[in-house]
Amino acid sequence: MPRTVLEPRFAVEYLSILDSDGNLDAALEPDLGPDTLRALYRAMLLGRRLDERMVRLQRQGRIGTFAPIKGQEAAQIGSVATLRPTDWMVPSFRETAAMIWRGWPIEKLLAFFAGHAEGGQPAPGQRDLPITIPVATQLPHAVGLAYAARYKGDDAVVMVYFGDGATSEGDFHEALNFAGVWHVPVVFVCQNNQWAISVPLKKQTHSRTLAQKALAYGIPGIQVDGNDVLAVYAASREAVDRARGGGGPTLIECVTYRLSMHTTADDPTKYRSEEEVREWERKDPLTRFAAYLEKKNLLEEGLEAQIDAEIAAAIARFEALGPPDPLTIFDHVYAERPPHLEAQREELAARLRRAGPAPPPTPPGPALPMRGQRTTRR
Ligand SMILES: Cc1ncc(C[n+]2csc(CCOP(=O)(O)OP(=O)(O)O)c2C)c(N)n1
Repeated sequence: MPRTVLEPRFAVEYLSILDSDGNLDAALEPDLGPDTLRALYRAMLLGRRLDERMVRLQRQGRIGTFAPIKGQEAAQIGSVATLRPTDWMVPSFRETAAMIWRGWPIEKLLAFFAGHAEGGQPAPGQRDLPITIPVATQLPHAVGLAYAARYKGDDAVVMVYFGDGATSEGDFHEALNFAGVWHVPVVFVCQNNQWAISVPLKKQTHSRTLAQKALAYGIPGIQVDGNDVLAVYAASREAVDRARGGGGPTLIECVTYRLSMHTTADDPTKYRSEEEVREWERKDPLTRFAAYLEKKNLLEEGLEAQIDAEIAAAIARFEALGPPDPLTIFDHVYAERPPHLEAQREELAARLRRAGPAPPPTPPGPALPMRGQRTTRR
């Protein structure tokens, strides 16, 4: 018997609408009104300015470790903006901009990164999951949510975020497999930012794209220019509408770049070159979108100052909370605390009693950029 071709149809598309030189493919331009375009840009700029401010807050000891989003604003805002409030958003640990779009108050996120457990709790009725640190574990949760939504006759769509490194985890493959088999309304948004801490994409996979991994599970996969908010929006709109209409899951690979450090505990100059970073800075998602809006006369004057004031007011509200209680570190993991943790908790409580009340925080000095950190001025 001759060999026969069973599947000649596999194709992975790449979508770009507004490229880094400002070229626009008008035939693919999504039909977005001025208010939506302005809202997208505002959210991206807020994401950028807050991110830079948070790095300084961390350097000053006012918040703890966090994962900066700089460079990934279009990937997050272009996708999350296609959801309804009644849809579900499932973040990993690098989705500050997407979370703010979903209504998380800035001071609440700051509280989370300062150690207040309440900072990580979605508001009652808010259809978001909390930040997930264990890589890729949120993917099966998202599929479960989508399965439950469909079971209940709810038309909600679930959007779940993860990085390129997460695609090497078993959870990623299990989630895509279940999503395909159950045909549930979930949109997988992979922010391929080229690095998983110090592991480059070429050591993560031998596949030409991450999008093509969807094909093995019988679901569509598309690669988009993740620094092009219009392309991310268009691909996400299509995937969300398909999911809501009963057409099943989609994997969207947003090709982007982490311009800053992995977390504030990382020094990227140890493992990647200045030239590489500079090359991606030329593809900055905000620069090209600002130029696009300028041509349409939609760029608001004074927006940056307005955003900075909003951030400053949120920081003041956050700092009014005071320091978190260190003993809360023992809460929430176990319903009944095991004896060894009970003993550790008692020991810490005794030490805190001996140490007396915490001294007032020292006033922050001038914020100097650290190695691996760049600040944006526009
Ligand atoms: C299961 C698990 N293994 C290892 C880690 C440590 N870790 C935190 S982030 C990270 C890299 C994740 O890379 P990627 O999925 O590309 O996302 P990115 O950080 O680039 O957004 C690793 C290995 C973890 N948090 N969870």
